Amino acid sequence: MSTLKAPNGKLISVLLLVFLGILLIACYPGNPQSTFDATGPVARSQLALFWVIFWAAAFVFVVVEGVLVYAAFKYRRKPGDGDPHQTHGNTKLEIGWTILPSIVLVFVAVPTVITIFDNANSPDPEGALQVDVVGEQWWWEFNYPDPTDPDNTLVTANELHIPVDEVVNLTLDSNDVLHSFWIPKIAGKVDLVPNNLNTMWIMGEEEGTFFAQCAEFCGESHALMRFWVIVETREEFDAWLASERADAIEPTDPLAQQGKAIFEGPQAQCWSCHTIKGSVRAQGKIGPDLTHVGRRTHIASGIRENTQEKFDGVDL
Ligand SMILES: [Cu+2]
Repeated sequence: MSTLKAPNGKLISVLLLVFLGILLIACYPGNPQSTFDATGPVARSQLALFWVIFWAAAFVFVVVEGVLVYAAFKYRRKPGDGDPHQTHGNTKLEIGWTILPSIVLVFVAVPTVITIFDNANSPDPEGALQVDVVGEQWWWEFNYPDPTDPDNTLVTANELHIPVDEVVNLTLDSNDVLHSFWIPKIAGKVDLVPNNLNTMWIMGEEEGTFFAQCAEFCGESHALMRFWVIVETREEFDAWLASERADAIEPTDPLAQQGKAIFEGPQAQCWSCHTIKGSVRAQGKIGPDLTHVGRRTHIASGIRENTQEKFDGVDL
């Protein structure tokens, strides 16, 4: 006969502490999904707001728990105590606990409303670079309209290039279900809602490659719906834009030629879903535009690194 043992309190405490430690690792600023090292004004304003709310909540916690613990000890029942003095109502106390939370709420509400409006209204609504984002199950389409030619919009996918220290205005739309646009270190989060165009603005202040992720559960591959943001100098950005607008290079390498034949062939039928600019056959619109896909830092909606070694010597 086995007997049930009482749970070991110490063991549970240690396990809880370990679990808390693991949870706190997520706050480490170097983590790609941590928002604690903001590198743009939008993410920084959101981080500042987080700290205001955090300290307001910490203040409330300490005051409430302090009063609770003090009262529990000071007025605890002692041997020989009879029934406590019976009382009803305390006007001063009731006014106090109405006014004090109101002050805390105003303290939180004012910076919250200011941040909401600052993030919603672009500092440069007309002149800045415009990118139209479309969420799809489960990838991202980025459209760069040409202000001088409405027919010359660049359509690309899963890699958002932006010039450093410049305002970028985004429109956010969805072709299927709800998604959410989130670049943890630069800006977020704004939902992409079918039939309801949302807008936001972003700015990257540090050159580099930044992780981004859909932040609204959108189906079974939601966790894989990632993209990368490349913040680069204006010159690099202009060069990228010009080269992306160009048709795909006709492959000369035998391996790349073989790949092209498979892509446009009757068996794989990649062409029926994907567009390759310059290809007569590959003009599919269901999947991401794959023109110049070999140049992207990541493939498969940002989930796999595009290792350059594999493409050495191949004209992309
Ligand atoms: Cu999603």
